[in-house]
Amino acid sequence: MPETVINTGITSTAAELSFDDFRKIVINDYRVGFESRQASVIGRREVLTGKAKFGIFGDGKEVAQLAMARAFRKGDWRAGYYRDQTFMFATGMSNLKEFFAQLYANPDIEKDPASGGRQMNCHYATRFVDTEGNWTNQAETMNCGADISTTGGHMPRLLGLAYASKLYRQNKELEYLKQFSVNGNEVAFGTIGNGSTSEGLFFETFNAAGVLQVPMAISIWDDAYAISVPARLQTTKEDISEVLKGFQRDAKGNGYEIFKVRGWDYAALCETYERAIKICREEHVPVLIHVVEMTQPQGHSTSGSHERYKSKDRLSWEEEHDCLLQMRKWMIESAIMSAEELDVLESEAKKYVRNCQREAWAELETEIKAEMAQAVELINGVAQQSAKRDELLGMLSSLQACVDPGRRDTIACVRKVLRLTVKENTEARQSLLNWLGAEKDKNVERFNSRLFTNTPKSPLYVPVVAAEYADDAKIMDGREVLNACFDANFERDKAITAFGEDVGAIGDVNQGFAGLQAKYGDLRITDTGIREATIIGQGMGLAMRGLRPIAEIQYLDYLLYSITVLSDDLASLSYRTMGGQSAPLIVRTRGHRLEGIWHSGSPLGFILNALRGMHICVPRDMTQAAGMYNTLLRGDEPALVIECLNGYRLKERLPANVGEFTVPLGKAEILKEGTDITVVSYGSTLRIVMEAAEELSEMGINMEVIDPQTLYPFDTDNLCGRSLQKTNKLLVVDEDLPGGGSAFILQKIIEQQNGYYSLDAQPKTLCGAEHRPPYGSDGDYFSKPSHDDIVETVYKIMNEANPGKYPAIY
Ligand SMILES: Cc1ncc(C[n+]2csc(CCOP(=O)(O)OP(=O)(O)O)c2C)c(N)n1
Ligand SMILES: [Mg+2]
Repeated sequence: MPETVINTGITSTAAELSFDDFRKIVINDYRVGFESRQASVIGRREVLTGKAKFGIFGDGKEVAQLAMARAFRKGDWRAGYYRDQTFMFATGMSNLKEFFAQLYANPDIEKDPASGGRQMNCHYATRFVDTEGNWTNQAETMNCGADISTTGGHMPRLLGLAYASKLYRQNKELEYLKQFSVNGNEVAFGTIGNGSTSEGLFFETFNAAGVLQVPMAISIWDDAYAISVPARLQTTKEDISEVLKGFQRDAKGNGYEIFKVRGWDYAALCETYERAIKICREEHVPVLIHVVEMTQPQGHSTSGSHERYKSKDRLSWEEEHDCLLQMRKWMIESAIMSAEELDVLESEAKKYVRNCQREAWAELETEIKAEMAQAVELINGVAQQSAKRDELLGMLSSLQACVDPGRRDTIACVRKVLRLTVKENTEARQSLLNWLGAEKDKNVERFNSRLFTNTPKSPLYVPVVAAEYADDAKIMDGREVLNACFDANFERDKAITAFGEDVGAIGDVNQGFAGLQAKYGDLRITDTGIREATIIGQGMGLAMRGLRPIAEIQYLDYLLYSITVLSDDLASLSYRTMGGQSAPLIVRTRGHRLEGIWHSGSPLGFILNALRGMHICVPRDMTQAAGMYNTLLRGDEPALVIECLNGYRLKERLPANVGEFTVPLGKAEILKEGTDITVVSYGSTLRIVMEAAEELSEMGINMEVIDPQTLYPFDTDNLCGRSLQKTNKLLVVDEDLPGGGSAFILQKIIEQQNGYYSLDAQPKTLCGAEHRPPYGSDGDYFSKPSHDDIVETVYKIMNEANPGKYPAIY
């Protein structure tokens, strides 16, 4: 079998090639395409025979991807979806063995470097961070952001990957970051299915890239269907590039270059990609390549058959227009290869793919069977010393009879054996217990690890530097403290950039960035359109390419408009690549109480649930916020910082080291020591809690007040749990709905920190009302925890504990 030639990233125009060179390229392309098709065919079979759970493949999309790969160079990026295996093989960013390893969910990161078996098949990623937190030289590699299954969800990230090239080209201060860019020459290639262009994220991204003029090349793989739903029900005029024509650049202004080409016409595809990518790369103009007349030889996925919803005519049209069939025909007509030669190539390719598949399966199976053999021996030992010998031996033979066993089969059997022999304290049982313990650690690493990259550069390990104050420290508005912090950081690190709605010219709606655009330029402090999802995507792409973005969401309530990107893409990035990719994006926003339904939000419950994989910081004032930014900007993991909307004009002292001091993540702080009750609160409610503490103290109640400062991680030193050992009573106060952020805090304290064992009274939460907060001061009073509410709730807990000393108020 001749070696497959991998795209080296050097393109040459057809005109410069001899016929022989040209012929070689075409033959190699066809081989890669054909192997890819075989992978799809065998992959589907593996699912249908039960070796893999689910399969989705790139059959019918091969030829366009060969052409796209020809235009793809070192330094470039891909953000695509599950149809792109051919492109990945053609560029060498993946291979057939890895393809099958992922299909079989092999959790060995060496075998499936994209996801360590965590993602469905055909979800690609290249690894650019190692366990020490060192980044590869991305300018020297071909790069692929980790795919997600949600169709269209990757579009905002694509924008950011392209936007990084713009910053690298236009901001000369970034020239020192050579490992990420060569003068911004890198193109960000996106792929998306025709149906998924109906998603809002597609349109938001499309418009933003036109405005920003970034080197983004979107390919739409148009097979006229989205599972069963035809183009007629998806797209106006059934033709997305026709609809998008208004984005074409012209005398009236900047925009796109738009191309349309058939998915089975190899020569036209190669020519189109060469032209389109040249414009995109050299001029930094976004391009759209609408690839039509694509097919699905095997239907959408292994979940169903397309014969159910496609007409006979359509199915026979698809058969005839199969891109590989058409390419084969063209190769014969162009005297590149004869039919007989192609037959030989194809039969060799089939054997080669089969071998890759078998090897990938054997690699996983060998490991699993070796583990099973160890367990079998140990269980056998337990059985020999057990009163339940026969039952255990019966279980053993069922385990050994498993067809294609998984790790779960072995572990489940071991656990059952341990349950059955719970009263038998034998040596053999102890050995089995020890074995299970060791396997447990390995399985945690395989299946549960790297929610964060956890490298030595994690913000959790940033040295703690205390805030220092001169005797005559200036007292100023909180927003000015923040402003000074940002100023110092922008001065220190040229890779930091901030953007969002109204962030640039006016320095954000609360003036945190005031004056900084004038000082550092509009490439570093930048206004954006109203487009929260792509603001996050913009930041994510920049962060993946070595920059240090602060993406601003104007109010916490608008975070919802970006939540898909935050949750599906950013927060899961490290986990879904097993720590192979990282996007240390800092999302800045402001929330908690102010005025009205959409400017008073404090939905921490949903944030904590949706954003596991990000640090969640809830500073009580702007000084603490500044310290958190100082920490995060020196670490390498993503975070959300929620500033207090009503705190910008409150007076704070300016630390002398405002750009240097750090607030550590996960470190709670006791704001007031007390002995009677522990009150845990965060953000805007803390100030009211502290005021309530004064009145309560006059009533003879000595509260301890704890600010966890960050909700994720939460109080890693168990300050709350330890406080309960002293006070034996707990109240959690926040502005979220009942059962939201406060429930999270309760679970941490009561269960994780063992607070339950210290309680003398029922633990309580005091939260906002179960609706959005109404407008106005009365609205606030009647729907968010007030001073009166806090005083009376604490008092009531004391009353329940000691009614004699604290008689009921009502
Ligand atoms: C956000 C989201 N909605 C729905 C789905 C379920 N889904 C998976 S693939 C698919 C069809 C996509 O069609 P298209 O974009 O045309 O791509 P194709 O599969 O045809 O290449 C749908 C609806 C999903 N994965 N993500
Ligand atoms: Mg489609």
